[in-house]
Order: sequence, then structure tokens, then C-alpha cells
Amino acid sequence: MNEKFESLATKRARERGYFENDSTWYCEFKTSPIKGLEKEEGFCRRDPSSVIKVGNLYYTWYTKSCNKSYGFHTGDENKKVFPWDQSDIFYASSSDGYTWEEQGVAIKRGEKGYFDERSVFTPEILHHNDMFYLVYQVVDSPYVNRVREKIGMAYSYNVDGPWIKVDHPILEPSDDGIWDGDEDNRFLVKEKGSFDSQKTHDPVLFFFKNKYYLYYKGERMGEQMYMGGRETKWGVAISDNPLGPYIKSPYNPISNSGHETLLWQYNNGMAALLCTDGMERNTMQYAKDGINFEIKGAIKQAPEAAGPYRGEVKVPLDGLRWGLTHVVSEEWNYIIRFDIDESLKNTYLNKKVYE
Ligand code: AAL
Repeated sequence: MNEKFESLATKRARERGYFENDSTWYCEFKTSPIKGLEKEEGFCRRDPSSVIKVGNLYYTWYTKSCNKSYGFHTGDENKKVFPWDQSDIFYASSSDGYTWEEQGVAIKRGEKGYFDERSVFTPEILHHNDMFYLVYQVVDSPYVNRVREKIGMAYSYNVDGPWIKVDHPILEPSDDGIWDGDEDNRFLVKEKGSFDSQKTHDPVLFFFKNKYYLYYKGERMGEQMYMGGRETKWGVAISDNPLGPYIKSPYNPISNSGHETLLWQYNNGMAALLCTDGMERNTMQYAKDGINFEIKGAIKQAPEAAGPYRGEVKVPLDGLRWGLTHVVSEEWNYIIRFDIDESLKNTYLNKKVYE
């Protein structure tokens, strides 16, 4: 190799270890049905949280709603607009990760007039210092196209509740875009504002570097499509206290791609799998400081809206060995399991390509 004439691509490959073939940051996934949260006519179950183990049982929290959805502008503002509209947060437990038992509601929509009156959905769980924290999306009524979507929180001393709600949103969209006109159309803007000027979504909470890191997805007023993906990016807001106040990092957005958040702690840093949207979709990334992420690998397909099992992480892929994901291509959304497909990995490692 003549380093004097090393191309940029070769340099990048050398620096990032593209040809080390150690599959540290590469895997493929398989999915399988589970019992207890499978398809049920008349109900949607979706956006499962991470899975945690408490005692001998695994637990997950998820969005549950009933009835069909009709979209916006039906003339009746009480009609359900999305599968995650008019939802509550339910939870389920399992002894083996395959057969789940729905335990009932964890967080109900708020009373009339509250910031969470219309829907509570897309939860994530943090179990830290014998306390449980749920973070989730909230909307108030009516659910219109230009709605500002916020993040709520509840905490409990027990995995089964009762849950105590924080009485205000812990995160809100940045207040810096300007709509064009009064039509309920979220693509008409005078100014788009920050990456999270309309919606803060998909919260996920960690205890990290002695603080609380609340990662989230932002959606912008006047959102556009770029390179075949939606204009969604991630931000982080940090607090000394689990209940907030959460201060958005001045480095936001901390990703330029990705849809639902999927992050896990590894080697005193933060690992991430970006899915669905943006130029860096389907990449594994890592940030020692939880903010400045670099690409470590590219995969074929990520499980959608995945909630990984939060077990011990010795190597990067331990953060997403298995967990729950959802099927939303059918009217009655439901939850399934994902696993890293270890059989494929062995095939790659043992294969002699030019035999
Ligand atoms: C998902 C998530 C959030 C959105 C909706 C339900 O893909 O990004 O949870 O609000 O869709």
C-alpha cells in the first residue's frame, strides 16, 4: 500500500476498520410472533418501550387504542385521527419474552382541559435507583394537523404503579417557526424554525454521566422530504434531576437522520441505531459524550420503533440482542419480537467468499 496515494475512501475504511470483519457493529435481525400482544380486531397496540427485567419477569409498556382512525379534516374533531390518537399506555409482563400477559393500564389520558387530555402514547421506561420513570408523548384536544406535540412523564416506586404524573410537559417543541396563514396545513410556513419546531416525539431516558439524558425525535414545521426520507432528526435535553427541568443541548440536532429513537449505553458512551429516514438511515453510531455521534457501521434494515431489552452490555450488539417491535402496515397494529439473527452472523463469519 502506498500511503502517499491513499484515496479518501481507503483512508476512511482504514480509519473506521471497514475490513476488520469482526461484526462489532453489524448484524441482521429476524422477527417472530409473540403471544398475548398479537393482532386483535378492534385494537391497536404499538410503539413498545424497552424491555426491563424486574425480579423474574420482563416488562414492557406500549400504546393501546381501540377503533379505526379517520385522518384529519373529517368535520368531527372527536373522530380518531391516527392509530396513536385517543390512546392510553398499557403494560405487559412475561417470564420468557415470548408469552406476554397484558396487566392493564399504566397511564391514562388526562382529564378534560389538561395538556394530555387527548392521547398519551409511545412510552419509554427508565428503572434507576429503585424508581421507575415513564416518558411518553402527549397531545391535547383537538388533534389537528398543526398540533404541537409534547413529552410527559410519570414516576412510580413500583413496577406495577401507581404512577404519579408530573403535572406539566417535561419537553416542548422549540417556539420559533411561523405558520403561513390559518389553514390547518403543516407544510405551509413562513419560517420553518428549529428541527423540533412542531413536534417532540419518541422520548427515551437514560441516567448517563451522572445526569438524566432525554433523547427525542424532532419534527419541524413545514417538514420536507430529503434523499428519500422525512426531515426527522434527534435532539437531547439534559437535567440534573429525573423530573427535570430538561434543558435542550445547544448541539441539537445531534443526528441528521433517524426516525424512532433507538439508543443504548455502551462502554461509558451512547450507541444508536438510526432507522427509516435520512441519509444516515440504517447506520449504527456511537458517541463517547452522548452528543457527538460518529458512524460505526451500516446495516440492511432496523426493526421499526424497537424497544430493546436493557440487559448487560459487554459488546456493542448486546444493546439490541432482542426486544419488541411492531407491525403497523395492517389496520390493527400489533407487537412482535425481534432478535439478532445469530445464524446469519455465523454464516458470514464462516463463509469463504472465493472458494
Ligand atoms: C411513530 C413515532 C411517534 C409518532 C407516531 C407514534 O413512528 O415516531 O409515535 O408520533 O409514529
